[in-house]
Amino acid sequence: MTAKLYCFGESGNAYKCALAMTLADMPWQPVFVDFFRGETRTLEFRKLNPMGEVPVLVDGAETLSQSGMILDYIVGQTGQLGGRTKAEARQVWRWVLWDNQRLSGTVGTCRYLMNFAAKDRVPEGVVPFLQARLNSAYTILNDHLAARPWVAGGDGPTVADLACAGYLYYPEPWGFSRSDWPQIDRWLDRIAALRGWRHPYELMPGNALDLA
Ligand SMILES: N[C@@H](CCC(=O)N[C@@H](CS)C(=O)NCC(=O)O)C(=O)O
Repeated sequence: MTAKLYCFGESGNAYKCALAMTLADMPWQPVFVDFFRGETRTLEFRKLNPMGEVPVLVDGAETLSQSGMILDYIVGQTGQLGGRTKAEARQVWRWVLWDNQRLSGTVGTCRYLMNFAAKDRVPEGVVPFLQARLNSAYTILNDHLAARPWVAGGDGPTVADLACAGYLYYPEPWGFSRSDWPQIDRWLDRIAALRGWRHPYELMPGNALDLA
């Protein structure tokens, strides 16, 4: 059976799931959600996900949202990318939760405000505030990766890597420069060297820049 991922190319949260299924050879296909024209706010979409967010994975009778939950489901379905020991699996969850709250949640908002929101809708001071919080998150991740090649600490990639890296391949500016964070830079190259790796705009349809 082929799972359907409701997604759009600019969504780093959707990218984590798309990449996990691709790397784990789980059959999936994208269903484009026109986020930038308000589709996640429609009644139709809220029937699919009352939380009003992408990504949503539909696999047979299973409908799931929240990228962390979807990543856990992919691990369960494929037996891959979940860590090789129980201790490693706990580290996977620990870092997925950290990412969602501290890294991706902040990058997503900052990048949206700087690249996709109408300029008169960006409150003064918010972007610098988010960027300062992000600098501390990059420091935590960069220091963590200095001692280990993969986020969860084992000898191979897990969905914790995909969660933390989900936004960091995008080209739009939000104040992040890979050259400032050498451990993150090398780790992003390690992930990109995995068999089957693809850039978000190659894996999922839609590019907000086309709307301009
Ligand atoms: N914690 C959620 C965050 C999902 C999220 O923020 N999705 C964005 C797109 S990347 C969205 O659909 N937002 C809808 C909105 O803000 O109206 C996850 O990890 O899946």
